[in-house]
Amino acid sequence: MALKCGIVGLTNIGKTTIFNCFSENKAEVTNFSYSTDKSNLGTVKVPDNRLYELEALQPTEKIIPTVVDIVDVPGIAKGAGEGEGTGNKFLGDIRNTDALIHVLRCFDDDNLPHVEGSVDPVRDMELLNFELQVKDLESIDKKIANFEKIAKSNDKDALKGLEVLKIYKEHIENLHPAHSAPVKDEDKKYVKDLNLLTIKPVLYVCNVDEASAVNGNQYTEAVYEALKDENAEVLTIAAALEADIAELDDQDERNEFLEDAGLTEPGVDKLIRAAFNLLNLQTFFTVGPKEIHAWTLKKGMSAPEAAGVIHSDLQKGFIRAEVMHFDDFIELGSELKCKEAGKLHVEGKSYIVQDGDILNIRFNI
Ligand SMILES: Nc1nc2c(ncn2[C@@H]2O[C@H](COP(=O)(O)OP(=O)(O)OP(=O)(O)O)[C@@H](O)[C@H]2O)c(=O)[nH]1
Ligand SMILES: [Mg+2]
Repeated sequence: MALKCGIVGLTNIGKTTIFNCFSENKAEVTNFSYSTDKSNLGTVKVPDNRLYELEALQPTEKIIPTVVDIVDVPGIAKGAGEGEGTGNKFLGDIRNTDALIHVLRCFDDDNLPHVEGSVDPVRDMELLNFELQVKDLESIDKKIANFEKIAKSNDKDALKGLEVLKIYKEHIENLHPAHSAPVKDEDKKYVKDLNLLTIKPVLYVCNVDEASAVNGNQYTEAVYEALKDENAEVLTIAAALEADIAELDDQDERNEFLEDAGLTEPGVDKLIRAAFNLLNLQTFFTVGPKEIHAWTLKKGMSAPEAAGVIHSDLQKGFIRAEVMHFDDFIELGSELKCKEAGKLHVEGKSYIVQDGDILNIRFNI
């Protein structure tokens, strides 16, 4: 299930620095503006402590975490949406993602000039969102022109499509993202093929200096204030510090660094989990002496679909799923104890898998 999350923002604000904290293929970090001309792609393990809690009860040969694909997109520049600037071609890379991590510079550094002349994360956020909106309006206008031709013959569907597209157009012209447009779910099909940039779910990341890692600063406050009506998730990360920590090979040393900064876990771990969530994904487990395996599932998927994530044969020959929830398994300590306590459920084809389910698929082919 190749779902991708894109890291976006203006140039020189720490996107690649963040990407390198969790990606094993390191990309170049420089303090030149627009230093890169291609996106970096990495497959990132989703940190999940539940795997180790399971291992404590069920010793195993290997642990396989679930993964998510992250794309580090080079800085987008003013004018990109209208085809100007270096960033324009990267809008295509953004289009190919399923959700966005929008990074904002919330740190001062006299040695690192800001492309817009000053540090102002709210302006930066609006600037980038504006470029995405300009591009979306272009797509919507084209489709409106198309539908107008068809609607001349009083085609009902084209008339309805026009009505919906005009709602999106007005909403975006008022500087709002397409994802918050007042459109019914069943009417969203009219823009589906456009793959709009501002229809993707967004997570904002405030990149702060080390001293602001725990409590933020005046810049992060401004971001929270600007987003208070948006129902958007915001995380604070000290990317330069996180990069230093990620460099350390020794786990004890890492923990010491984290503790000094007042953190209980790396901010980038939180970020990856948040990205996973943003993509509308969740995790189920298979547990045994050979491996403990975390698998990725779209929220709302059924037991046979989950079986299909493991192997298509398991979906084709699906009979039933034996399901324990992670919490019950940890509390009771074994499959047998779960069974005795009535916490091992036998589920059929219509069962909707929940995050943290431990599945044993019975199948026959
Ligand atoms: N002081 C400070 N510098 C940082 C921080 N994060 C990144 N930098 C520095 O900012 C510069 C640019 O970082 P990158 O991660 O390459 O920035 P980018 O957003 O990927 O830039 P583009 O790829 O050009 O869009 C580097 O010199 C980093 O060391 C931070 O949290 N604090
Ligand atoms: Mg970069």
